Amino acid sequence: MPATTLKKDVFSTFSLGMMSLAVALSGIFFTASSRPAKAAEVGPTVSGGAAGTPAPDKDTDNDGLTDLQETTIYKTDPAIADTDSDGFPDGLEVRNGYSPRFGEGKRMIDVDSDKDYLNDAFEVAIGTDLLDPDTDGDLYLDGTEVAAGFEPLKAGPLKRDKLITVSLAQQRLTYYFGDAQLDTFLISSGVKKLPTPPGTYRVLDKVPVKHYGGRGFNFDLPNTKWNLHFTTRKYGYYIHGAYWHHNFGHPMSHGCINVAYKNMEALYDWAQVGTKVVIN
Ligand SMILES: [Ca+2]
Ligand SMILES: [Ca+2]
Ligand SMILES: [Ca+2]
Ligand SMILES: [Ca+2]
Repeated sequence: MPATTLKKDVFSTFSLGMMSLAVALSGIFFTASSRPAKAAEVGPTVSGGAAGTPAPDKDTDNDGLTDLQETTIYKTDPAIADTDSDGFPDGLEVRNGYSPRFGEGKRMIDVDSDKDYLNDAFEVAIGTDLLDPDTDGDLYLDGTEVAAGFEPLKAGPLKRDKLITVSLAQQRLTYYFGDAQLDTFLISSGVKKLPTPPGTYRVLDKVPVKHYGGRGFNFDLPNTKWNLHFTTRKYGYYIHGAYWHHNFGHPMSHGCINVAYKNMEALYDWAQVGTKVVIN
């Protein structure tokens, strides 16, 4: 990770970040189209330690998560294999990105157990507490600190870098908060005739809704959500949600980075003006 520090725009983007977080929390939850396979996939669990010795990998309910993981990380019941009673064991849900605490197919990235404006997936990735809204006890909520680019694990005004990387060869976007990888997924970059320009950029602007194409263009994509502007070329390039195709993993766009809506909302909320974007 580069050691540069984001100094600009922290405070000016803070309120925007809060606004978009509020929008995100206002009830837009995506239900994933594919559910994890049923419990049959859960293999035998390794248990260790001599009799009477608590083993660090002990999995009392045989759900694929150790007791320690359940009590300290995922905040699930170590004695109940299916904490949210949705038919899927805790470990299987976690491995597939679903919340073991909320049923109805909710993903960890779409739920916020302690209502601190930081979703459960990001809390696990960063190491903050799922059930403590202020992990470091400095009176700033975990989500408030992450939105503004501050360290939520230690009190004091420590910064953490934000980085978005895009591999054109792999058609994949990955983003990091410090050394924590928050998410990675397939995207669609520009087609051969309209390629996405490789380079190092910064997020210049966050645009909640945008109309691409229209009059004078051979495409028309109104009401496109969650747009991160990252270049100053004639028409500008964006990382943005795409609702008109599901062919992620293959170049499809006029140069922008297309992201599935289910992946774009959390990325958009987290990104700040000034966040580094590296495309190669
Ligand atoms: Ca368990
Ligand atoms: Ca479950
Ligand atoms: Ca928290
Ligand atoms: Ca805090």
